[in-house]
Amino acid sequence: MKFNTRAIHTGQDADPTTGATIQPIHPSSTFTQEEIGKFKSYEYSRSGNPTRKALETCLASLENGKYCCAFSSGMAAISSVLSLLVPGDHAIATEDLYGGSYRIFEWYRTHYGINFTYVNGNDSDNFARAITPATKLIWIETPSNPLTHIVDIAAVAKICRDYSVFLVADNTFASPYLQQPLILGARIVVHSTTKYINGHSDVVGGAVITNDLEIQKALGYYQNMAGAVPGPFDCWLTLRGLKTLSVRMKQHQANALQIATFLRRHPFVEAVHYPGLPDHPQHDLAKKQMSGFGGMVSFRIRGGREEANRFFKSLKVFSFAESLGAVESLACYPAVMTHAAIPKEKREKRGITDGTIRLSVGIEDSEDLINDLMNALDVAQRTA
Ligand code: P1T
Repeated sequence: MKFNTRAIHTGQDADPTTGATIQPIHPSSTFTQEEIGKFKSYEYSRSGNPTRKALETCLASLENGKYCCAFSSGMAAISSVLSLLVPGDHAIATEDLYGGSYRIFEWYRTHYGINFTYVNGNDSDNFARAITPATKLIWIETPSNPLTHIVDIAAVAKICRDYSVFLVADNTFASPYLQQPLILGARIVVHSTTKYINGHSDVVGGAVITNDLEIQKALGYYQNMAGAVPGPFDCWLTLRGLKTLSVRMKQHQANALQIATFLRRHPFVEAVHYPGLPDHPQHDLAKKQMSGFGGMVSFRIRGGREEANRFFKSLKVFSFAESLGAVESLACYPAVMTHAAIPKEKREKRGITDGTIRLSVGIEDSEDLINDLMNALDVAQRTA
């Protein structure tokens, strides 16, 4: 079956007892057993729950994976992957990445002796050059948060195979509709399902998908042991959101391209980062490995914190808020919000300055979004 059919049906057969067409929510924390060691599929909802199973089955299918573990946040999903490492291991990560990912990598460095090297992911050879005998994994975000850098997944996957290192791709920005890293050679895909997968800003969740049974066993063990599992209602909401992923993504990216094009022409905008713009440095690579360019746009204004603040305060349709990937448009200030965990000097060296603004373009009418941005930019510029 093709993508949209799987998004709506996989893992979601009619309920065998009632015929309910829509997946029931199973809030039960526990499941009655028949005798010692004999039970029907489920024992206890930390270990497994039917509504969570439906979500995991659907997500695995959409990422072209065999297995999925769902978590209570994207960060819990990331933690589960890091649990595969032991003290003394080394990992390589792209330097442009979500601030919370950087924060947890640095925590693992200081608390567990796992070293991270950050590289510019635009050149795949940078990964090969950073590999040491202790390297266990390479962590990529593509498109990256917030500057939409693109990593050549197939090229890095080849390096990983050559050095017996496993490749982890955080696919949150693209969503499985636009990019499927397992097909390109990644061993593990991570999602903050809070974002495009759920799509409605009403659930925090995460997921890890793989085709590797050994990895799945370790992740499943960790999921049950650490217990950062999503509740059945959150799984149900996420499943409902997933059904419209493709139609949402099409509208997100149509709007994003119009907004990126508008921003490029605005005199108060110094730079625009959107992989769908022909002058994005990796536009061709994005075209090759993605089936669309997504809904995330970032840009740099000709000004700093004060001007940015005036911009945010003048927005009427965009909400000034963290997070991304939902139907409503959001504007965020990475320097003090999503990327505050990265020390200022490092952050600025990586291109996230006090003039950087990130937009999660929603699915409202693009004319209203552009008018909102035009007005806020004019206010910020006029008083600069
Ligand atoms: O927020 P949470 O569901 O725990 O997901 C963490 C996470 C993981 N990976 C990426 C690429 C992310 O962007 C995030 C969370 N990001 C935001 C909250 C944000 O506004 O960028």
